[in-house]
Amino acid sequence: MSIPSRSISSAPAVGTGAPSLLVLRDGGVALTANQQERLLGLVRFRPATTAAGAGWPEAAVPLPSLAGSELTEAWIGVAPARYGSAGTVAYGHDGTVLFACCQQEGGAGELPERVTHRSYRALLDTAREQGYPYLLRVWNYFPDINGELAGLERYQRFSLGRYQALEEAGYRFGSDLPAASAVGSRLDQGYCLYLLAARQPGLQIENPRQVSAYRYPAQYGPRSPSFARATLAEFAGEQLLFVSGTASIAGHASLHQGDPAAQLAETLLNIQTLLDQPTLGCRQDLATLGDAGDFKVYLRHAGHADVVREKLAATLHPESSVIYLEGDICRSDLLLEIEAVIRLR
Ligand code: 3EB
Repeated sequence: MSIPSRSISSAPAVGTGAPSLLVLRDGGVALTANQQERLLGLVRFRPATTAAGAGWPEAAVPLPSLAGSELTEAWIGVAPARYGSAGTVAYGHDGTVLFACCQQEGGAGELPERVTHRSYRALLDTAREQGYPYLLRVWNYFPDINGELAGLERYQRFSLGRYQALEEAGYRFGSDLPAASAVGSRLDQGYCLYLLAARQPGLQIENPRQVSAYRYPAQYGPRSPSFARATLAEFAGEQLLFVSGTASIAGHASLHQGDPAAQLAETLLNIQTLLDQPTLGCRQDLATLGDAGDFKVYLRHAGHADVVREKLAATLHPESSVIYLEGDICRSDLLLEIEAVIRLR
């Protein structure tokens, strides 16, 4: 197996008890043989659909990276991985965690709630059939997220389809929801959804500064967005915190319209507040996480990259990994959103 990207920005210890995320950038080294053996799946951030890889699943996220080069994430498991596919879903799993992705056309004339429902059903069926019913983390990318269709925003239609699929499958909204991100693409490449699921349940975490998304009032859509603010997963004594896409929202209201620096500050306060939750037992803050933190910043306007980079550098530890992608945040008044994967110590 060979992986075309070559450098590793944050290499975890080999033989760690938890799955790990490697960010691969152009111009470095390949995965080690040991890492390749445990490769669950790849996520490629580039504005072109990927041909099916050599066995392992590959999610092609239709958002450009602001680095100007192709970025790839590799999810590495804890034991040798096995691969399979079922219809539109491709997956890799290692006995502890499952990576699965689903690409759908989003066919002409089909409503977003239908495409979303179909994608979730396919992903949930696969996860359950393979023995990984517990959702830890879901990433959702689809075109024209702020556009309106027959009187309802596409994001709200997406939320409808997701809600229905999760409810039908029996997930409980206060305890079983995954962390998530939902970001709009400007490329007409259909729906790209991927997830991590486990054999053991994670812990759903909510944020005291924010109304839980699954309890948002009806002004944000006929069905609330079904996601947790974070999930905490434990693997052989090691803990991974999956922080959902987090934005400048307090209570349920968007704050600081038109001001990227203020939205960033509010967003970071939201993430720090999550980290401070006593249930996490986390003694870290954003400034001290170091290489235990992998961050992903979604920017609506590439032109905001400089101000965001500068302010983020003043808050995060220099060894934390940060990647920047250009995409539309699900509320039109939001300019940015930040997600993270954090190894808790
Ligand atoms: C928010 O907090 C901002 O619908 O899956 C962030 C992360 C947001 C995930 C989703 C939406 C989602 O409501 C938007």
